[in-house]
Amino acid sequence: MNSRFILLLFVMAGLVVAFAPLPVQPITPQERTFRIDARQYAYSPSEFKVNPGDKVNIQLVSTDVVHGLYVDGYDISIEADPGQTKTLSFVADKPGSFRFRCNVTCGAMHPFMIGKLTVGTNNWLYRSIGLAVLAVIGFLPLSSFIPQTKNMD
Ligand SMILES: [Cu+2]
Repeated sequence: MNSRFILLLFVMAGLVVAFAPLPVQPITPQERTFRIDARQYAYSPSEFKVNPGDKVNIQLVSTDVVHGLYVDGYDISIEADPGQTKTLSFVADKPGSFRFRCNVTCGAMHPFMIGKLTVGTNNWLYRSIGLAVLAVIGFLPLSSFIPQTKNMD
């Protein structure tokens, strides 16, 4: 076997790891309820993750002034008055990462009041681990094909 052939094999294996569809795990949609405290100028927690198909209830609690929560991509929002809890319910039917932001002007730093909703499993994590393992395995035999520069004098 020549080194080009082996290189080609590893490139092809890499492409398979990167792009082959993963076996679909049967994920049973669940109902998930999150309580998010909103204050100037942050959400707590500011990141949460659900599985596709989950029914999501976000309980927004404003602890100081009127705050809102608008989810990019889903185009839905709620507003909560101080001391009040408002619940936003939706089905997370779009996978991906979505910003959510305050949609009520609540003060000077209002544009920085953002958070992140992740819908889906982290496939890229597993794929990148696979690629890293492959890169290490591939490097070992290939390095023996790299012509050694020998001092001939
Ligand atoms: Cu705001």
